[in-house]
Amino acid sequence: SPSSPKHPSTDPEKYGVLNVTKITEHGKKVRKNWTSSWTVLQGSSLLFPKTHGSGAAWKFGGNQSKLEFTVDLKGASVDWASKDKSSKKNVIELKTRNGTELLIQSDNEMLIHEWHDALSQTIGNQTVE
Ligand code: I3S
Repeated sequence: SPSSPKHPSTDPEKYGVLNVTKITEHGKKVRKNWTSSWTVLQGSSLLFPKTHGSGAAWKFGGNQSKLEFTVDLKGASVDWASKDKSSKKNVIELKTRNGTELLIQSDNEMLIHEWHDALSQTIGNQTVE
């Protein structure tokens, strides 16, 4: 039908610019490096595409962006970060099954709540094998 999406399996659920840092990698603490990054929620993955210039996130998958890193949300957990994790407000803590911990932040409270809801929903909908 004319109203159905052209690429239902590849259209992102959500995308936008968020502040992101890893705090743990493979269970080991790593130094924080807060970066403003395009963030794409697509299926059960959270993608941080490396874009060439601004505003290219919707071309993700095409030649306008190069994959920077992907977080597998299967078996991950999401929660609001406790105060000891960051002095910033509106911080989401995301823990993956392979021992990566990320902090995701925005000063925009409404936006960060939308991301919290979207991530929780994605993770909640997972079937862990
Ligand atoms: O958890 P930390 O170590 O207090 O995190 C802060 C540091 O990473 C700091 O960088 P350097 O210590 O490398 O200069 C950052 O500038 C801060 O943003 C980090 O803390 P917040 O509370 O913003 O997550």
